Amino acid sequence: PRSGSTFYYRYHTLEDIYDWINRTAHDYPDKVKAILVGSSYEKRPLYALKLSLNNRPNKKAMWIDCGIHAREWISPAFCLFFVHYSLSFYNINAEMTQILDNMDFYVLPVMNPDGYKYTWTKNRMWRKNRSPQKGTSCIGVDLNRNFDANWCTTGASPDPCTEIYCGPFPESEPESQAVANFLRSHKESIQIYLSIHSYSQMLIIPYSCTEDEAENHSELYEMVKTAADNIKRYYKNIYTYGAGAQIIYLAPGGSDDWAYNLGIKYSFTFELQDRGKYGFLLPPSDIQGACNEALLAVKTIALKVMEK
Ligand code: ING
Ligand code: ZN
Repeated sequence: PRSGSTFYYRYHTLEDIYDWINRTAHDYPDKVKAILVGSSYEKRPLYALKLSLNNRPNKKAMWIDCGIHAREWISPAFCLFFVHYSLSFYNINAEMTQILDNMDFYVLPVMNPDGYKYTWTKNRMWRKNRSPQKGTSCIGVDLNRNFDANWCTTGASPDPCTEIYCGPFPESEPESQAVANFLRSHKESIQIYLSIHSYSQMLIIPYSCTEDEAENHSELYEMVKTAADNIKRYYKNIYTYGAGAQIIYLAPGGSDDWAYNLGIKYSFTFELQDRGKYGFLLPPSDIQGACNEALLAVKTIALKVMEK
């Protein structure tokens, strides 16, 4: 059970997260709806929570997915924290109120439930999903190489035994296909796409799949720069920002680039704490700080997009 807010400053098993999704939808029936967007390879449901805090019709929306990579535990922790914060601080925090008065949120807490479960039971450092592949005993596709954005070019691998395996074809995996289908069918309302990863403290904008600059690069760059400046000022932590191909490495097939090319022109990937001290094994005592920093970046970007 949720014992006050300390629930959000711990990591949770997949079963606990499913219970939390159910309870949250049940406890806020007029504000939260659980939407089944698909299921995983091992047939686990993929639920997104739709947050709609007032009855204004035709609102724009922001999509946030967490847990595309199994071992990045801070990512699902952020999605839970974000939903909790939104529900608790509406009409209390001025910025969050302004955002939620004008924007709905779709939050998918665990995009890769099979992998997440596996990190709790078998191998803490698992990254990919858990689908078996033809002609090999190697398991799993990198879901962030499986989208149709310069799919399987430099920066991804056709070898199923690598961590960056792109899969047999774009959207071959039920998890990536579910998210892509949902975004395709909601692209008129979804204005902002955000995918949460760890680690390295980066605010990434398209493109990662090519060295080319995105058409609205300067606008996106200003947004992540402002977000990083805000984080530095409030929390004294450094976040690197810029186009993926420039600040990390070429990485084709990512969800943010795909969503961008679909027409969601405000598309981002955040890499949360830390910068490498604990890496994927970020201690629970750091969850609160990591989530508050990412929240500040979400607020900065949402408020900026609302001005447009
Ligand atoms: N980093 C991301 C990865 O999938 C990334 C970086 C961002 C790639 C955006 C593609 C698009 O490699 C982690 N830590 O997973
Ligand atoms: Zn990742």
